[in-house]
Amino acid sequence: MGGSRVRAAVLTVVLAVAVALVGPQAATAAAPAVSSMRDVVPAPLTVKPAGGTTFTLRPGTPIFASGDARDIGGYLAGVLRRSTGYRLPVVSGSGPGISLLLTGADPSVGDEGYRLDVTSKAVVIRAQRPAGLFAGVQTLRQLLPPAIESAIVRKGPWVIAGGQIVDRPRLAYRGAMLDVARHFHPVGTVLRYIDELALYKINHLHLHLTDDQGWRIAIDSWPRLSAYGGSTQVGGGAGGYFTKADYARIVAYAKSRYITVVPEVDMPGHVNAALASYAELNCDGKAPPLYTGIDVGFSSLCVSKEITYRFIDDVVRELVALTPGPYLHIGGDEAHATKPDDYATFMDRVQKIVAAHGKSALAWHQVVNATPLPSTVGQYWGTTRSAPDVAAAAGRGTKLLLSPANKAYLDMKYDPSTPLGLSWAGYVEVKDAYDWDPGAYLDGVSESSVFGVEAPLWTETIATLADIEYMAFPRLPAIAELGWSPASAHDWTSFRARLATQGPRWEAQGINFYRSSQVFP
Ligand code: NGO
Repeated sequence: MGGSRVRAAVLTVVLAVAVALVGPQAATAAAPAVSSMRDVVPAPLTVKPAGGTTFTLRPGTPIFASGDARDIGGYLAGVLRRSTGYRLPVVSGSGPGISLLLTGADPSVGDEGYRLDVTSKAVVIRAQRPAGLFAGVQTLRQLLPPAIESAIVRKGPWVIAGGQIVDRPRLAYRGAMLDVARHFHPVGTVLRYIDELALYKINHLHLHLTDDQGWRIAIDSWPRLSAYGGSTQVGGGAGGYFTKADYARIVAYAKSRYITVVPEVDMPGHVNAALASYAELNCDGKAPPLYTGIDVGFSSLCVSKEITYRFIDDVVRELVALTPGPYLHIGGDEAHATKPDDYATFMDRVQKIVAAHGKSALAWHQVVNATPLPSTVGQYWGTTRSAPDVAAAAGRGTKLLLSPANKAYLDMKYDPSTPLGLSWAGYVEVKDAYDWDPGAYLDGVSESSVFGVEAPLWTETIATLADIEYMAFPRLPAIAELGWSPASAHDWTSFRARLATQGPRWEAQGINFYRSSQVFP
């Protein structure tokens, strides 16, 4: 009884809010649920709702998109047709409907920003570059009712609240990392994750392609790496690897979602799969067995052998040919089986190999123990705000990508009862993931040294797509917001309320998210 009274009270409030939002006319005719412009994740730079104005999607609503906007128009139509069942023709020209324009945006929105105007007649997204239009399209999805994300046709009406959003990212690099080495994750899983990253304006996918337990990318000049080195995984399962065609498909799909793939080959440690595949890569010439446990720090390439660098040059050359983006990740973490001097010698030489092939190196932050090239970006994965060596390198010009493990690691358990994940960096609830400022996180490192943020998902315990989703949602959107939204928008109470409105969207998409009591009480 008490419950029904509460429900009645909640209903009254919801109706009152609906009236306030959509105006009295719409409210008398069975008020459609209108998503608020203020609920977008990541929070846009500026939001100006136009109270009372709404735009309604109809079966014949045209999507105007030409030239470089055409593909994005097709993508938007694809998303909207699934759930509305509407025709939504993608056409050239202009008029009442949805317009995607590469003209008329203020230059201040930059390459990835956009302006979105919703009136009763039209939805217009303007950007300087296609990436900005794509970001605007992600915002538009969130302005529609959650059922818009359904894979099957649902009943409308499909109403969008009127107003204006002007938006652009805070940081250039907003990334997610997926470890396909500890457990192999097939192409379909990676493509789905790419679509999920795109929802939150993530623009880089870092693939951790090699580790002790598996080598997951075909290298023609060293075929046993994948054929043998990819033949198992943590726990002893069958493993697997990406052929070059598989990998090219991932890269192309990511590109269509304005996401750049950053491949990682971890060196000089985390290389047991390579050492097991080729005896000549070992200092003693003997190949160790394949490894299916979860220890770290026990393997090393042989720094003193020339064949090591021929091997790396071949791998880098073949990977570069598959990599349109500027970065190649060379690992460099937990090289406990490599002597410190050897580590520096090795990392310096490998950075030069990457540069010789025309790319910049990304590396875990231990690269500061070598001599980072000016183009090398260090990825901070420590658990403290004080990291003097890293801050000193930043002072000398090294740019940093921030993935503090006790904040940004998606493989940490939420709390002691989380069935998946690790806890070496602590438990990371949604609020922990959100409550830090990348621009002012590391002592002595200013925002100008911060290249971006990345949420890594290591997969020692993560075997399936459902596992990936459970760990990524809702923390991935938290890290995405830190990278995209202005520092002035940072507010847990607001974020948590906006995040809660994403839940029904994840349900509509079948995303297996963690129902954190911090967000969904
Ligand atoms: C560490 C380690 C990885 C583990 C991960 C698990 C880095 C950069 N190296 O992070 O090998 O998989 O923790 O959380």
